[in-house]
Amino acid sequence: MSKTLLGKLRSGLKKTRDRLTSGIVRVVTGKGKIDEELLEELEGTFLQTDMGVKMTSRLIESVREFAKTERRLDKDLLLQRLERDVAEALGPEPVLLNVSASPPTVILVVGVNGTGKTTTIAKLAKTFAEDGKKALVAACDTFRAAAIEQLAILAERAGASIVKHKHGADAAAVAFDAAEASTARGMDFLIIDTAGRLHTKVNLMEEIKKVQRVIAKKIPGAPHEVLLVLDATTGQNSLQQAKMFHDTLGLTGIVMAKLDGTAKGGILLAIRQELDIPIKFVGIGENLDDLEPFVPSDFAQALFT
Ligand SMILES: Nc1nc2c(ncn2[C@@H]2O[C@H](COP(=O)(O)OP(=O)(O)OP(=O)(O)O)[C@@H](O)[C@H]2O)c(=O)[nH]1
Ligand SMILES: [Mg+2]
Repeated sequence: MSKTLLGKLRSGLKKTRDRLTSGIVRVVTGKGKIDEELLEELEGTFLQTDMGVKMTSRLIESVREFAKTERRLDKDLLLQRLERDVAEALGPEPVLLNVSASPPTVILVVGVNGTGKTTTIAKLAKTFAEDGKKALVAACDTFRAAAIEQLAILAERAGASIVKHKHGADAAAVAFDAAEASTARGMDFLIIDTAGRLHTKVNLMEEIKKVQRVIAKKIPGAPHEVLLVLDATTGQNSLQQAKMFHDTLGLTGIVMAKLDGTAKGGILLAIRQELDIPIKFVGIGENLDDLEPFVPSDFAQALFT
């Protein structure tokens, strides 16, 4: 990743880095060796970032190993080691988008209320436009009163076209028209906005399944991506959200939005440890440029240095 992108990621992760790295430094400063008390304090620091019990145990184990081989407690060496551990735990770089050999590539975007779906769609549309690709967004959130207008404004700013019906229309009907329009107009991407819904509401989950079916019928292989947008400030409940959306829809990826707004960005590590769903993008601000591809090594680096 280029310096500027890493710099942006660094500023996006500032709150979490402050809590994590400054926390670690505070715990180890002035200490000569790693003992049980120090490990306990480190454990507390890790947990405070919402990285979860599994990830925390993994890191504490590594610090124990570190204590065995390093006679002196060097904080820089320790931070380096933890950064490496985190990069390792995050796994290989994901395939960012499963791009269809015969366009359009269809991306269905789902999630609970207010997580950042519509903003993420505009951010994606903008990166496509900057790549010289044609994107169309489908206003399938026909439920919230201002949703269609919000998407229309953002789409215009992002350089994407839009297919919309009236407020209260059938979401699947909008999806149908958007699928047709995107094929007819030779779009490279079709991105489908959906209404925020609780993962526990069966009838609302059925509604997205219907959208999914309509799209699959019109465009072979679609949707090529089903992205769940999570709000990083939500904490551990996002694990439950991810599980339930995955069970119903078969997610292909997660977008972790609003990482800039929280010191608990460790939730991304918890998600990686607990679920086998790739994290594909991270949202680090409200502007349309504030979406970054998720690169594990860069994320680890931005978290520690
Ligand atoms: N700081 C920050 N704010 C974000 C980010 N992504 C989205 N937001 C803000 O979060 C709020 C909700 O964003 P939306 O995109 O409307 O969320 P949504 O999931 O579409 O919401 P509903 O359609 O109502 O379910 C807006 O104020 C966005 O500007 C991000 O990465 N960082
Ligand atoms: Mg929305």
